[in-house]
Amino acid sequence: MSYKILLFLLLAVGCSGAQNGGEDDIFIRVNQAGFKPGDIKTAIVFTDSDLSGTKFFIIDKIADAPVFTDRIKKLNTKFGDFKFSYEVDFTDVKDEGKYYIKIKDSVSPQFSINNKVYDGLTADLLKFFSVQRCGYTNPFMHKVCHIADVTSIRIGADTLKKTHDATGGWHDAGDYGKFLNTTAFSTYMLLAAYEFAPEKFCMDRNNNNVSDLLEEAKIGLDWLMRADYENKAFITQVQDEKDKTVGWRMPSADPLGFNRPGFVGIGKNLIGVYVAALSIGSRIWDKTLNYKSYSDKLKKTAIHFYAMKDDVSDIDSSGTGYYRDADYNGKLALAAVELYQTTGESNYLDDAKRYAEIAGAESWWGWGNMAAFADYKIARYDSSFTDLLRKSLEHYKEHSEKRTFGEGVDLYWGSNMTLLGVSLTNLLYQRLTGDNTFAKLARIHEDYVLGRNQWGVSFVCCHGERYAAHLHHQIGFFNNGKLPGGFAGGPVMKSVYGDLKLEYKTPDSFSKFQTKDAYYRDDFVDYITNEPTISGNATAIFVFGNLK
Ligand SMILES: [Ca+2]
Ligand SMILES: [Zn+2]
Repeated sequence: MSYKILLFLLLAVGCSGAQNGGEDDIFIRVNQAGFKPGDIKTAIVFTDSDLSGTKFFIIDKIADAPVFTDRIKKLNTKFGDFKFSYEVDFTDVKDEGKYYIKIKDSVSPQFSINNKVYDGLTADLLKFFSVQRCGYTNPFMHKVCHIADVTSIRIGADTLKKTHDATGGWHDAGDYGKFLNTTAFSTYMLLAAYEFAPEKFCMDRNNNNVSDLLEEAKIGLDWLMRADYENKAFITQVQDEKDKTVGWRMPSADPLGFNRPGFVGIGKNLIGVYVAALSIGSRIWDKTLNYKSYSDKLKKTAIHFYAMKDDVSDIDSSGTGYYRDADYNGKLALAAVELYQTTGESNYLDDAKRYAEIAGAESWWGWGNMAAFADYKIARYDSSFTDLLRKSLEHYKEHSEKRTFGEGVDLYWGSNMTLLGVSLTNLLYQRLTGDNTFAKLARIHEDYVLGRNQWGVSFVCCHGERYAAHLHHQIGFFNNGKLPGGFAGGPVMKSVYGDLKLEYKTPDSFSKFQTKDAYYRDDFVDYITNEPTISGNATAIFVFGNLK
């Protein structure tokens, strides 16, 4: 009797066992989107029963037969009140197919192994941006909206009864506000993804011979140009808190559609990210798209605003309190190195190094923390800046090793973006050094957002067997929660909620997996953990697009 047949007989009873834990309540958490054949492949198991020495099986879903077995490995970390945590490693399974993991009578959700596993995921993450489109931008899943942005101007305490053309761009997240900080961040990340690996981002679903990624980025660039307020400041925010008081509605039916103030402000932080986006845009529209006049306009505006940096406040404080940066140095470093790449003028590179040294190794990624990208760019001219990336990765690794699910950072608002920042940093570091030291660290962060987490949820709709299906999103709400490519904000420490008491519409199906360190709800009302954002999607596009 062959080994394989023996395995099959041993497994013949209970092959269709209960999902997410059988009689022994063994919970298996795995990336549900799947792996490429050469990837490091692991899953996490937690339970109250001692499984020492127990074997796990990788089952081919179609043949309903085991293809691989090994013993589970005990972890030294504990998760919540569960007594035991284990890891299973099935890196050696390389044949393309659909699989699930089986331990005793418990089975994991299914996952794929194939070379195209991230193609559809990346395309959907990008599709989300076309849902976010505002104004006359050919939006997806809704009609043209907010055609009069902005209908008044707010400067400090004053309201001016005048309009300014800030139409277009993207709604920032689940509601209908628009922000300069995150629009510039997201535009930058889309363009940086293209520049980093153009061959991976040439997707052209609308068959017009232009990368869909660049078409989407131009929606951002166009809006950023319109957010230039009289060459001296920016429209930093469109719409205020009343946006969140009128309930669920499609954007074209927004009762506040003709009552959308624009806040005016400027700061070193905003100049940094704004100039970075325009500067990289000017190179791509010149060299790749041969649109010289547009490129020149972007470059001229970028140079103009960068020159204002010493005459403005450090951190812009206009608007109603969202997306306020803690520091500006990483962003100015990025602006300066981008201007150096665009113009070749060495004073910009000197500035970039100075700002990046002050910013240091941030060990954080998000709309407020872009220093890692500045370090990567500067390191191409001065390799000593590679050290800052390695320092951040070492910091993430140390944090990760103390956690069952391997999170490299504590979980704050926007955690999924920050977690993917670990992978992003590793991509940049690998490109510079060829060093694979942090490959598994990066891998488990990608796995985390796709299901290798305590809830067993893929945070990208609608990828995986169990995914974020009730995102806090106005348009998703009218589509039964389905928002293709919507990427949930991510779990947070319970303390992040503070005194906020959300009135959930559904009971907590995850109650036994919630901890004070990590809390997540798949419920429409949860705008803390279940709201998708353009910044989160832009980061995810960079990471998963590069894994293609
Ligand atoms: Ca196209
Ligand atoms: Zn709109």
